[in-house]
Amino acid sequence: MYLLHYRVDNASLAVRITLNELGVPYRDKLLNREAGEQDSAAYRALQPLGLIPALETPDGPIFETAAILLWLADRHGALAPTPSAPDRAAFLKWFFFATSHLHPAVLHVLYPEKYAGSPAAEPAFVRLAVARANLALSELDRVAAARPAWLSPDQPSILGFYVAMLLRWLHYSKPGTPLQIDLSPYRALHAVAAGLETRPAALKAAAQEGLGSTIFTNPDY
Ligand SMILES: N[C@@H](CCC(=O)N[C@@H](CS)C(=O)NCC(=O)O)C(=O)O
Repeated sequence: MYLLHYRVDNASLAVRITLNELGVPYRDKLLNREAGEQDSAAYRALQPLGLIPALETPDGPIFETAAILLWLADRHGALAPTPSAPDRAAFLKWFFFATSHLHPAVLHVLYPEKYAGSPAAEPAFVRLAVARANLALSELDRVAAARPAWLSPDQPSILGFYVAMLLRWLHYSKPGTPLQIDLSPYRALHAVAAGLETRPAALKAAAQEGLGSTIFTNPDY
């Protein structure tokens, strides 16, 4: 039995969808930020920086979204090429690319106040983050256009769910401000998101977190 520590619409969403898709039993525990639960000694013992998500497993707690997703895929032999599969190398390369380049760039675009260092530094910081996010999206879109099984609208994969969740977040902008990134050029990634959001696992996660039915392509904030 796994225990997912989550907050609604945080990176725990990709883990939840993956758990649903695998059909494995799990419980979840909502972290109450207002009560400071992320900073509690108990949670810091699971995730030293107090970030979401963390997954408790029979092998001990795991943190870092990508590590959790890959561990689940390997443990259950689904949603990613297996270690001996010929396409494992290509998959791993782009999975790590998404987690190293796209995920942080998206966080920097959306939450510059957390990362830029000072309000004065924010405009330049956001410009750079937008450029980094667009570069990563262009590369991943090129990869998705070739429709590999591990980044496809028709076949669920941990990379597909991870990237689709990041696309979801890019539909968010602070009230009264425009979207920072125009997603329309990334047609292959849009197709992946559109295909995967119709899967029962994604719809179930959407219902569990109250996120509406088009969670990746037309999120309702
Ligand atoms: N690299 C980490 C990033 C985790 C992360 O930044 N999580 C966000 C939520 S999506 C968080 O916990 N934010 C709360 C905060 O920054 O205090 C991962 O992939 O697990």
